[in-house]
Amino acid sequence: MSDDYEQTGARLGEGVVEPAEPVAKRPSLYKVVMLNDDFTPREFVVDVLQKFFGMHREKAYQIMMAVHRTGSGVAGIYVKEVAETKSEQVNGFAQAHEFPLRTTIEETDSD
Ligand code: TYC
Repeated sequence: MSDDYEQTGARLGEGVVEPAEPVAKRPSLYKVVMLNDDFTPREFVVDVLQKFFGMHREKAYQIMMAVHRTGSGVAGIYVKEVAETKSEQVNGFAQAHEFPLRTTIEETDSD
């Protein structure tokens, strides 16, 4: 209710049409989605999750195995520009090592 994003400066019955101050909108969030493939070594994927997404080894291994089993999984959730950068960095890093590992970004459902 009274968080920084929702305040408009308007009070009930004042007839204020425009907010007194510019109102910050909650930024859209984007998932960095990691895709499975048949060639990238498991250990490389675990390293990527640690290096680019700040995961501990155990968590990185869990996520890697979930992607391996199901075909895709969420590596992290960020504002759009950060998600884009992470995705590009991972894809470039994998390419530089000649592995087909890919990530994409996808807007979250939350408002
Ligand atoms: N499927 C790969 C293998 O068996 C491992 C892997 C996991 C690859 C997750 C990509 O996003 C990935 N070596």
